[in-house]
Amino acid sequence: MNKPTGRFLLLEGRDKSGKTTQCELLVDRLVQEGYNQGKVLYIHFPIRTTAIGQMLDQYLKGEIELAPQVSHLLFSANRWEHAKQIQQWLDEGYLLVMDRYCYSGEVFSVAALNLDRHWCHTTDVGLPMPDQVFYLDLTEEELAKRNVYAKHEERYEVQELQERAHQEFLRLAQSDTSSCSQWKLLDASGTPEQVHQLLYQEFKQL
Ligand code: Z5A
Ligand code: MG
Repeated sequence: MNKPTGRFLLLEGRDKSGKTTQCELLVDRLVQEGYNQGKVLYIHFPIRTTAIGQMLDQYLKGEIELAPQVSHLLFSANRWEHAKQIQQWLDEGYLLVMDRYCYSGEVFSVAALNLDRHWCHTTDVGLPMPDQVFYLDLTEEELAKRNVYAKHEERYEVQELQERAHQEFLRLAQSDTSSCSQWKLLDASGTPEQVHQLLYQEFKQL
């Protein structure tokens, strides 16, 4: 008997572009529809519950400082500590809907910490990789209309940095040859329901 193979979808995008909202809308709808016998999982990196995740949480909240290389390695280690479980879910036939992953790792370490892109990339080589990446494409002006920045809750929630990260993501979307992942830019400027319809249609076409 053939081993079942799951699918791995990833949503990436600048801060507050609606990734979590869209992942949750998609997962809820698919589960309601009984898609894949309900074998659909939502996963959000960084996973802040492990010892490494707790350090990342403190780092993002500005409670501790880390050398740039250390913070990059910890984000990567946070993925590696879950890699076996992710692969197991894929082998069991789950659809994984992921909210940030290695591309956030590379982009933020380059855009925020000025680390070498190639070095950042190599720490994630060998992880289970997504089949499809959806990038929620949203300009700074469109995001500003939502007024979701005002709080500055975490370290990277700074407009200038987010714009650099956005440009890095677009560069990656056009030049990702590192894996079998396909990238698709999704217009994320509509209402949550409008963006959901776009994502759902794209998903159905896969
Ligand atoms: N980071 C890193 O450096 N290296 C790594 O390897 C990884 C991450 C994995 C925390 O990530 C930080 O970690 C992140 C990158 C870094 N810092 N930055 N940037 P996180 O995923 O935990 O961050 P978060 O606090 O959850 O923010 P977010 O994920 O960026 O937000 P979002 O998920 O894209 O947006 P949302 O929560 O769905 O929506 C934000 C708000 O907008 C909310 O009030 C919604 O109701 C509203 N919203 C959503 N959609 C819409 C639409 N369509 N219209 C109007 N309003 C909307
Ligand atoms: Mg989120």
